Amino acid sequence: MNATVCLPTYNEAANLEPMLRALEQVLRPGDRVLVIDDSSPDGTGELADRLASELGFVDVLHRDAKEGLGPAYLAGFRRALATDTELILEMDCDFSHNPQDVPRLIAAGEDGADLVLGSRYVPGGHVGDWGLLRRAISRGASLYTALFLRMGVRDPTGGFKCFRRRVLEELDLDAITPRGYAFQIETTYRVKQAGFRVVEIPITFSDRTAGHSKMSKAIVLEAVWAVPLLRLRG
Ligand SMILES: Nc1nc2c(ncn2[C@@H]2O[C@H](COP(=O)(O)OP(=O)(O)OP(=O)(O)O)[C@@H](O)[C@H]2O)c(=O)[nH]1
Ligand SMILES: [Mg+2]
Repeated sequence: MNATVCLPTYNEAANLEPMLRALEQVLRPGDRVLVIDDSSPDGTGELADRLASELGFVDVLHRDAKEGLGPAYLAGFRRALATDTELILEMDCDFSHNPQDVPRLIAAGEDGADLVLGSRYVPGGHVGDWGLLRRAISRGASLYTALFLRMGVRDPTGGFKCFRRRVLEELDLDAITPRGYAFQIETTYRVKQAGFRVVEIPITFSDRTAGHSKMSKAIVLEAVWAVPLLRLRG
């Protein structure tokens, strides 16, 4: 099954080339990477174009403004669905998600999971080099989500995922509005609600070493209100 890795970037000039070279090592003929750049001021978009002309498996989607991860991914999903790709992956471009884990996500999708989640909080999963505060926020977000949504998912905020195309075809993408972590929670919630099979596989998550985090208070607060609202709306 052909796969497309959606790779959102905002100011990832230091990470993009090493990431694409690493993905080149693990992807198969026919697999593609779609870089989704929101007009990064550091030139990531231009770099992506240059690399795409060199590396045949890379496409670039340029967007006018930074709107957050959610809208960037939705634009990427729509673009990927317009091709014949069967598996659509989400992945950060900061090496928090290890490119070496991509084949395991793909294999789980090929094995029958409708949505595969790379999970830090199942046996065998780990979080490396995060401080106490980031660990607490992440764990707290998982517990908070479990309290309201009862999805049976251990790591609902993670952004290393693999969807079968039929899943994204069935979801009402226009109805998914969050920009940050809530986007990850809402997509998984809707997939579960639609009756699809969600499988978590262990990953090790590492803190970025280059570039800067785009996590913000606003992104955390969005999840605080969006999760209960999701439950209310059903
Ligand atoms: N296109 C696009 N990409 C974004 C945007 N915000 C973040 N990204 C990318 O999404 C990925 C994850 O963003 P990070 O800044 O690492 O945020 P995070 O992983 O939630 O936070 P940290 O764990 O602190 O790094 C990275 O590849 C970012 O470049 C955005 O508004 N638009
Ligand atoms: Mg990150």
